Amino acid sequence: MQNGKQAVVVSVNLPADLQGALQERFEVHPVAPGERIEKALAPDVAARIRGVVGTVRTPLDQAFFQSMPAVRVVSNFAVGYDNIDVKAATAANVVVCNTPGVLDAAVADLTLGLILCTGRNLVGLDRFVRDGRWAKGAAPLSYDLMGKSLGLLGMGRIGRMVAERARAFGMKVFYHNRNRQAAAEATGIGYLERDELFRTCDFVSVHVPLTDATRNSIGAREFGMMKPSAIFINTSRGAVVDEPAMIEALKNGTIAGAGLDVFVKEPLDPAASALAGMDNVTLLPHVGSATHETRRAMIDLAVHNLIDVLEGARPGAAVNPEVDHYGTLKERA
Ligand code: 8YV
Repeated sequence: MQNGKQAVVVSVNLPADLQGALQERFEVHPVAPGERIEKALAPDVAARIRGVVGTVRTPLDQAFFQSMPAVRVVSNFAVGYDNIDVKAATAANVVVCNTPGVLDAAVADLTLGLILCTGRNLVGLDRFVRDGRWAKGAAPLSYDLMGKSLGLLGMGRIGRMVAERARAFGMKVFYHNRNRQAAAEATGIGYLERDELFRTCDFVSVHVPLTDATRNSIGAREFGMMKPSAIFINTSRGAVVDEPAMIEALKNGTIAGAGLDVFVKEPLDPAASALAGMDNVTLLPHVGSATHETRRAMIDLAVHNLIDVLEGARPGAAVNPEVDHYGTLKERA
């Protein structure tokens, strides 16, 4: 502690009021988003850091936790936390916080947007008008959503919100999830075994976190089971999918199209990815939660998670609540 203030790292762009709220309480050290914090700070400063606010691009792995012994909390400006080694954090008595709930509606909206956009070929038709092809003939037809089946891989908060929205479009909604969701099934959302979901649904949408179990879990086998008229949607994480296998399936007509907001390597380099040359694919720059209201709610939660833990309170959202930061903090404070 210097001048009685705990030292923290901010590795995300903050609105002025939240920057002020942190500077009032803490000695704030900025680090550029995505940079390795333990390398960016002078050793004497690194040794005093008690907390971090970062993004999905902030690498918080074993090396980080081993080289930053004073850290008590890392707070992600995201619901996903595949950038954090939670086991290593817990072993180091560090609370991991994220921003669940506040972005569910925005991500669900964008998912429906991708289903509509890809299903009704909106980007292609926009281009049809801009290219002046309308004067030369009728626009190509697309397909109804009404009556089509949507298969949700993962039925958490976001999956459930997508289901509601899709049903408003008259779609038949099915899901596959590790745990059965009686409440969802009671509303008429059908449960399918994983393979059956890929085999039978007109749209397959991914709503699982990126973990060791889900990494690369959708590949040639899954795409090969899908209908040639089916459309694949991903707003979760690119690395859940075997991207070369997906590109192959899109190229050779194994599936009809895809709507993608996430990629294995982000930002996607259009010069290096075959996806950029495909008309049957809608590409977005990881904007599931990218609305003014949602990002504000996310950063509020992320900053207050950090403040809460460092002031001995229970944070709004902890990934590893088993880390008893109350006891530890009091002992060490
Ligand atoms: C990002 C996300 O946080 O919340 C997540 O898991 O992937 C997004 O909301 C957002 O893109 C900011 O980096």
